[in-house]
Amino acid sequence: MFSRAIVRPPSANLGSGLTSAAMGKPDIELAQQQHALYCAALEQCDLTLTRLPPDAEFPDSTFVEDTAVVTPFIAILTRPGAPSRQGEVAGIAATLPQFYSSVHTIVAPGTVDGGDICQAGDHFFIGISERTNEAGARQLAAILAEEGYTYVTVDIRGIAGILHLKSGISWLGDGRLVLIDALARHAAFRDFEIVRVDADESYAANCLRVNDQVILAAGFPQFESAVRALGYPVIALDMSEFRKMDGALTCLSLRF
Ligand code: CIR
Repeated sequence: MFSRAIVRPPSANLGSGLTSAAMGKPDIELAQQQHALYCAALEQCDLTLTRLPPDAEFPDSTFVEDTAVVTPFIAILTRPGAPSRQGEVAGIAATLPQFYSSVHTIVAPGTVDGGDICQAGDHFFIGISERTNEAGARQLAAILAEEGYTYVTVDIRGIAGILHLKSGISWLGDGRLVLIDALARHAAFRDFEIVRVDADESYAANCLRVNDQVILAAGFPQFESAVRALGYPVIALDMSEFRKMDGALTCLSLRF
C-alpha cells in the first residue's frame, strides 16, 4: 500500500526539457491542468501529496520519479544520466528526510534514473539504458540487496522507442506485469503473469497501480479493456502534453 506521493507541477519552460518525441511543444496551461488531474487521481487513491513548487531552473523537474528510488524503509537519491537533470536531485534530497531516516545516494561514475527501476514486491527490475549505467545499477543493487530485496538487471539499450525500462513495463501487483511486446519474452519476466500491450498502444504500458486502483493513460482502448477485464477499477488520464516530453504516468510522482 502507498500512503504518500511527492509531486512537482511543470514549470512554464517544460518545453525546453529533453525529448525525442517529435510531437511538438507542450501547451503549458494544458500540462498544468493535466498535472492537477493527475494529483487529484492520486488523492482519489488515498495518497497524501507533498507538492513541491515548480522549478524553472530544471525544465524536466516535473518528472520527479527519476531523482529517487523509494521503498517502504529506505530511499535512494539517484544521479540522473542526463547532465541537465542532475541538479534536480538537490530538491528531492531536501524533501526525503522528512519521511526517511535512511537516505542513500548513487555516486559518480554511476548514473541511475528512477524511471529505469521497477519494484515488483520484494524484487526489483533494474534497467540498463542510455540513462542508467552499469556502475549505477551495481550501486543500487548493492543497497537493495542489503535491505533483503532481490533484483535482476534488464538491458534495454537495443530496444527502440523506450527511454526508460518503465516506458515498457509496469507492476500491477498480484503477480502481474504489464509488458510491451519487445520485452515480453525476456527471461527476467518469465515467472510473472504477463499483460501484453499491443505495439500500437505501447505508450499505455506505463501505468500506475495505486492501492486498489490502476491509473492509466487515456486513449488506449484495448489496454484499458484488458485492465478492466482483470477487475481493476481504472482512472484514465490524458497525458498528451507530458508525452510530448517523453514523460508518462509514473514519471510524475514518487510514491511510498
Ligand atoms: C527526460 O528525457 O528525462 C524527460 N524529458 C522525461 C523523463 C521521463 N521520466 C520517466 O519516464 N521516468
